[in-house]
Amino acid sequence: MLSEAYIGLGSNLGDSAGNLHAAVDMMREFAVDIRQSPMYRTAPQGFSNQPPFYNAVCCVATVLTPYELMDRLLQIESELGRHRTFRNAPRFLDLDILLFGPRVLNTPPVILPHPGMSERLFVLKPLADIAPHLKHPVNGLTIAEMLRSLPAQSDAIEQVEWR
Ligand code: PH2
Ligand code: MG
Ligand code: MG
Repeated sequence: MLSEAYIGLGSNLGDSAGNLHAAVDMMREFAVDIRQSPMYRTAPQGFSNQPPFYNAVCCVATVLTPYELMDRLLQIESELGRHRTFRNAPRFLDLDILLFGPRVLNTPPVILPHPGMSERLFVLKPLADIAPHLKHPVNGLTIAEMLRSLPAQSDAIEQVEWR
């Protein structure tokens, strides 16, 4: 059975746009019907003293379980050069499962929906581009509604070309 998963992509080291592109290509090994959001350059949220991020979201259909999908995403992260240092450190590539169908799971490291997504412009903006009417399975709001409820941060995000 195919499940629909939304994956957040981020990078702020090396060729960030290239890393996001390469990551999507590598997902084709275990996912079909991949839809990509526009790519954005975004101001770092949280730990702010680091380079700007490139962020995007993609929607995939996969036969994998959330745990298997997470393993495959971690493999892609390490193949594309991520070394884990400290939490929220600059990274070549970060791939987070945001939503996995309507699944709600609290089995770390797999926590669904992704606990940070509600506050994150760099997630909600690209997600709203491809799935504005999708409902968050816990709070019942659509992605467009969640995006509208964020404080205005007009200078924090700028669309760039996929390349
Ligand atoms: N990821 C984080 C912390 N802060 N800020 C932006 N703009 N983009 C990210 O992907 C990001 C972040 C932790 O994963
Ligand atoms: Mg992350
Ligand atoms: Mg991550």
